[in-house]
Amino acid sequence: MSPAGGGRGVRGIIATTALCLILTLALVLLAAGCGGEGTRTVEIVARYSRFQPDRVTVRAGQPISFTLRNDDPIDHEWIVGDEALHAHHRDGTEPSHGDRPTEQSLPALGEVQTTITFETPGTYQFVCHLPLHEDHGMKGTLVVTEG
Ligand SMILES: [Cu+2]
Repeated sequence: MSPAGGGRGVRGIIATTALCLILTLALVLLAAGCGGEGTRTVEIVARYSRFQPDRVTVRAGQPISFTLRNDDPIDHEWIVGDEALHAHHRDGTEPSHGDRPTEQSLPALGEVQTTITFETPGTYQFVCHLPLHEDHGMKGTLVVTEG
């Protein structure tokens, strides 16, 4: 093995190692970037028996971490779904919610977290089904766009 050849070999190893490091770094940054985009946080505030905002747009397939804050001194609930689900809840007798991510009881002056991934694009409603709250305007629209 000539000295020149050995030199190229070492340089080659250094170059390969550097390339590996750069690729690794790129992958780590990519993963971190994906992690940042992976779950989106959306805050919805209940105040004066209204939801704010009352329109939310999310992408299908993306996990959404909802922070549901109730600024009112009375209980509310936040139930998201299609019209059939809301028809069911209008006549519903469930006193409280929380087992299903899409159905949350919001205690007075409390805050609730729930994470939902909407898989099917479409237009959904989120509604408080406590007596007369929906009539008062305690509802909003959730649009799920193609992922
Ligand atoms: Cu309410």
